Amino acid sequence: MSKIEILNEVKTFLARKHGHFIAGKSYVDEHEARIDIINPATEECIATVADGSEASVALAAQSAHESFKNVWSKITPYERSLKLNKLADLVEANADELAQLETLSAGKLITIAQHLEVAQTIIFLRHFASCATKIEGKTIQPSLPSMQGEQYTAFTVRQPIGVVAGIVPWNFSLMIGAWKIGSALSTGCTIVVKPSEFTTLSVLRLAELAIEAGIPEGVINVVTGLGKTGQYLIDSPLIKKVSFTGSVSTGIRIGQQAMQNDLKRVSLELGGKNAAALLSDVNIDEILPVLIQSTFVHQGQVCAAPERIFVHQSKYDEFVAKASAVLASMPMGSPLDASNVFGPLSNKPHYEKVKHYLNLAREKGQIISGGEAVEGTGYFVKPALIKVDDCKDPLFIEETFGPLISVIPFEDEDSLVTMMNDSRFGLAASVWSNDMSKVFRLIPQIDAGSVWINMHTFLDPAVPFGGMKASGIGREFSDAYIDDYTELKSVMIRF
Ligand code: TXE
Repeated sequence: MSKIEILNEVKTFLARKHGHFIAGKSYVDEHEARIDIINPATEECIATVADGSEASVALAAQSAHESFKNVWSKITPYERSLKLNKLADLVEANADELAQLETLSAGKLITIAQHLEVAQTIIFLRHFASCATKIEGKTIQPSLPSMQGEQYTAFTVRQPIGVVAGIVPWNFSLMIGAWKIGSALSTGCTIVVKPSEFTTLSVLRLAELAIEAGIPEGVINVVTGLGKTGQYLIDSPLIKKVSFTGSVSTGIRIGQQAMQNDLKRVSLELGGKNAAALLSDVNIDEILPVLIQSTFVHQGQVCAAPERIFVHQSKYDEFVAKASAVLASMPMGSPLDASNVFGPLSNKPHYEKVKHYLNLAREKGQIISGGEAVEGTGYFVKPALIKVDDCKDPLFIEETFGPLISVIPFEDEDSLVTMMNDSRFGLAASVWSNDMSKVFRLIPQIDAGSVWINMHTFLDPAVPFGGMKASGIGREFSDAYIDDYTELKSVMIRF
């Protein structure tokens, strides 16, 4: 056991009475109900946050609207870039504090919080900072006939859409919060972020750091609360776009609500039931460490992680035996202990949901290994390998978002593609093989926004990310996000 010490600044932060973050400071409304933030490893309440009312949401939207009109849309792209880079510097300077807040409220292993979540937050913020100065339109030569020698020209400009609502889930609150903040601020928009009710704290701290970074008050606001608070936000006439990451069911509701609000712009990054296909030439010993790590990072609570594993029939028995052995040997325990590689699930409702799927599998005798809930305190379940006989099995259809993978053999590439695409989701997929001619023939046939080869679950700011089918609308990162946060204006000139 080598549990890390909780920093004094983290203890002080947790002990505060947290409000929303509006116009550059904490705003507490004494009449609002409070939500307990529960440490999923200990089930202790570590802090409380406010359940935001319509009135608080209105204040936050007003603050973001005024900052958009009077400040943020008026400064140069270069200044926006500098300030986002300064925020990245401050995330770096406060990395341990932010990582501990994530670990305490999301149950994320401290190593993952430090080396993945906080480290990636910095990298993504710097990417968005670099995009601020690269937002472009184009010039166009119209074909209008000239009657009296007049000429025409045209150009397009991209203008910030206005105030964005960023609705964030609980699995990577800081990083996904930073994606939304970076996308909005780099394009000249301001934002109201609504973090998950389970993992609210790191985003509140990020908003404070933004003020220290010189980002003007009101540019980043945070309202805390349940789903209802998010609904108030979508209904606010001052919000011009909603950027949501979360479950498909909530995403569809948000999309409908946004459409009913005069076609408010919306981008949705939703769930997946991602496939990993292991072709016949695969070397199981070589790929297993990478595949297992990509699958079980943050206990499998990653939208892009694989849940359906297709193994060529010649390698199926070997895969099952070796994967079971690896799962059984994963040290599980406190996420504050850097020697553990497996921690708790992030919250009680999700723990109950995962146990429900494991019980379904257990009743039908499908569990090959793992899957037991651990007795005692905390939301711990052992990672599970589950066999399925056909693609109509609920465990092969529904996103569990947990540490369980279902495995099925396949005979040839045609049946593989049919099975991989037999899903309402289309977020991500991977193919594991060194037979590149097979791989290149498969890539265009796979219904997924991202296809990885000999890797899975890796996101990079330079590479667009988003889903096909019910996995979402729109793309994040690269320069692909810019269209979603800006309006395209056409200008035609006669001279
Ligand atoms: O997600 P929701 P929940 C999956 C995972 C999990 C399930 C439910 O399977 O078990 O979703 O988790 C806010 N209007 N994913 O309930 O509902 C909510 O407060 C506006 C996959 O946490 O999607 C939170 O801030 N906002 C996912 C955010 O939406 C609403 C990551 C996400 O909540 C709202 C997390 C409403 N009507 C869970 N209802 C992924 N794809 O990455 C809720 N919210």
